[in-house]
Amino acid sequence: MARLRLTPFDALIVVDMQKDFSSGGSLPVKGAEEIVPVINSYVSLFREKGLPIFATRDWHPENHVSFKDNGGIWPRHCVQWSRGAEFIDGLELPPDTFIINKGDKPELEAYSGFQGTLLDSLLRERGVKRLFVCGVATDYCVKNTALGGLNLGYQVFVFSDAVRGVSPETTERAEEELLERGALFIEKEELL
Ligand code: VGL
Ligand code: ZN
Repeated sequence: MARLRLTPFDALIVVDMQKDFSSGGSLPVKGAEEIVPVINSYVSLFREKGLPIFATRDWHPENHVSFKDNGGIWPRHCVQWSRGAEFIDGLELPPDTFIINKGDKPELEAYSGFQGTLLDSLLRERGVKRLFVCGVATDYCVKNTALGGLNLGYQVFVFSDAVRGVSPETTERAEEELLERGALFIEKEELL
């Protein structure tokens, strides 16, 4: 078992914990509600230490290219300002959480929280070196946000007890790819 302690160079990235990705939403990810309390406990931990917390949101316009109606592969989801785009009930984000909207250009898919956003510059400004990633979906936005972080030179940890994927096969492949690229998977007990 690994043991690690949070340092002043760490940030928490909560990926797409939105109603449309929970049960009853238009693109439900199994177990998304289940990880809400786990994510809340990570949020408290980072908050206690005064470390920055970022929450990404899938934030699509009505005419987004990823929707089936517009030639994409997904049902309509996370439309800007709609109820489905809201954070899942019970998710406790402090008022100073940085909200990162992505996928807000009609013609561009954005599975990564770094794509077309200020995330990298906000992290850099704060001297962040290590990212701790949780949320949904392991096989899409968690994966691409983590890979984006690795490409930009961050050390990336994925909280394995606080992520969920769309399908078991793609989730397993995503985990494999993340491991190959140097991400580490850790859980609550390993954080001192
Ligand atoms: C996501 C599918 C479509 C995600 C976003 O947050 O993983 N998946 N849009
Ligand atoms: Zn989307």
